[in-house]
Amino acid sequence: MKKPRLVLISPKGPLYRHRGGIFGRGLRYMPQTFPTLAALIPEDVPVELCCYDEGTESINPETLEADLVGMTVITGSAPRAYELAAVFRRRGIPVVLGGPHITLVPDDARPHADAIVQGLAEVSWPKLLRDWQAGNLQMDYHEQPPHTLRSPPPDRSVLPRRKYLTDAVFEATRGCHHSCEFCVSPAAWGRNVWFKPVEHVIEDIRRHGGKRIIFVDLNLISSRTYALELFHALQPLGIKWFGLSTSRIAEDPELLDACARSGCSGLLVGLESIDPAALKDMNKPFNHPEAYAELVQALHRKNIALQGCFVFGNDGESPEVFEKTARFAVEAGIDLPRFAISTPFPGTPLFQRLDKAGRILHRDWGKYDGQHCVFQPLGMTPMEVEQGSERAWKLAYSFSGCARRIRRSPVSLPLALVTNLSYRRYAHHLHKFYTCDWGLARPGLCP
Ligand code: B12
Ligand code: SF4
Repeated sequence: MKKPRLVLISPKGPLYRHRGGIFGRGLRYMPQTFPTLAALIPEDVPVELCCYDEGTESINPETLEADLVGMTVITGSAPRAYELAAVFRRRGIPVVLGGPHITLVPDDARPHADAIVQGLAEVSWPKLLRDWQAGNLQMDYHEQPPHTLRSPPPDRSVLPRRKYLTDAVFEATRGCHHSCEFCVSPAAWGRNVWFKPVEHVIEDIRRHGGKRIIFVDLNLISSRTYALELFHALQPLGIKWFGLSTSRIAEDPELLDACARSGCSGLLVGLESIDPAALKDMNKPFNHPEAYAELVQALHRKNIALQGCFVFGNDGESPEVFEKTARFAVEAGIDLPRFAISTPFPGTPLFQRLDKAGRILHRDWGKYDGQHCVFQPLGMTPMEVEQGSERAWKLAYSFSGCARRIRRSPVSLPLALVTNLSYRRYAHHLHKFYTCDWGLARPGLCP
């Protein structure tokens, strides 16, 4: 008998989409959402599974065959998810929505779905699939899994490897115990952290066989004890890895040493601002701008490159902040500086504060992508913030800025070249996304 067809879709957003998007293949690694959901499908629910990432390929919802559609939704892709959902539901195909945006604002999503999954899906997803098979799909699924995630290893074969820079993408933890005002993680999942048993993570990496891997964990050092255990277990594998941490790693020589010995080659750290007052406002008091240059040196001494992320549009900033921050990033030797515009994702304390003050300009979620200014800044216009952010990108990724970084970078020359040139391309394409009103119903118009 023919198995029912389960289709999973990651909808496109203005910046992240096949054709015309800004994330070239050089910046795309395989997200773990579908490999994780695929591995969670219970054996007693036989399905033919098809996964589509609209960031890498185009789909036609009018003709796509499906018996059940599931979509993963981040805020920037919510309008497209709702648009697709309307087409599938008109065709009589039930739609399930899950992911960060659905967890942050479930009321926003319910009218567009037959079922929504809030939070982690390790328990809810198998339950939902069994309900669906029994013809008893519910509207709300919200069961939280235990803090030790003993789920089966992700099935990376469900997405086409060739469409990504790499599929050597892993996850050891989920969540973060800090509470930065703007961050989606504490708002969506609470200040909870889930851990995969270290031996499961190691087994997954061994089985994959990749020697250069990426961890997507939001803060790998959320638990020092777990991080030390993981780093010690990674060491014998002889791999190189890239991941995310906070600046606090530099304050802990034992942890930093274990991290370096485990093969860490690069860390993405949210530096956010060079202004201590802005950091205090965003509840990130453990970042110390006066110590950022020392952070770079401490990491470089261990052959670890730093991808340092800054946000603009914070209260108290003036138009000089853009050049000042970009110059600071180049002079401090940050290997890959990144700039975003502070984004009040719905459901976060930042959104609530700005909304209360009447400073949210619109709820056009498609523009909640970290590169559009969707709120009224203090002392600048939204356009000044967007243009200033673009200037910061261009300044940091000028040829001289790139050359200076590449000379000092602890990573290999080809890698430093590829990453710098990919971000240079990003910097020089950003303007297209500001001048264009990205029309969902008007594909092909922009840019
Ligand atoms: C890979 C990734 C990307 C990829 C692709 C994302 C995508 N889906 O489009 C790229 C590089 C394109 C990207 C871009 C951005 N991203 Co991003 N990204 C990630 C990252 C690092 C990993 C995702 C992942 O693999 N997670 C592991 C899987 C297993 O977890 P999960 O996706 O949450 O899925 C679980 C549950 O949520 C649930 N679930 C999720 N979807 C579904 C769907 C169904 C049907 C069901 C049943 C369950 C379910 O089940 C899973 C198992 O429990 C996450 C952080 C993270 N660690 O999660 C951020 C994250 C998703 N990104 C985020 C942000 C802010 C951005 C950017 C704005 C950053 C920027 N300034 O450029 C852009 C936006 C681009 C756009 N579309 O406009 C935020 C989400 C914000 C929000 N409100 O939606 C996150 C959470 C990081 C953070 N804390 O800020 N990102
Ligand atoms: S440290 Fe990072 S992941 Fe943790 S709450 Fe702050 S911004 Fe979010």
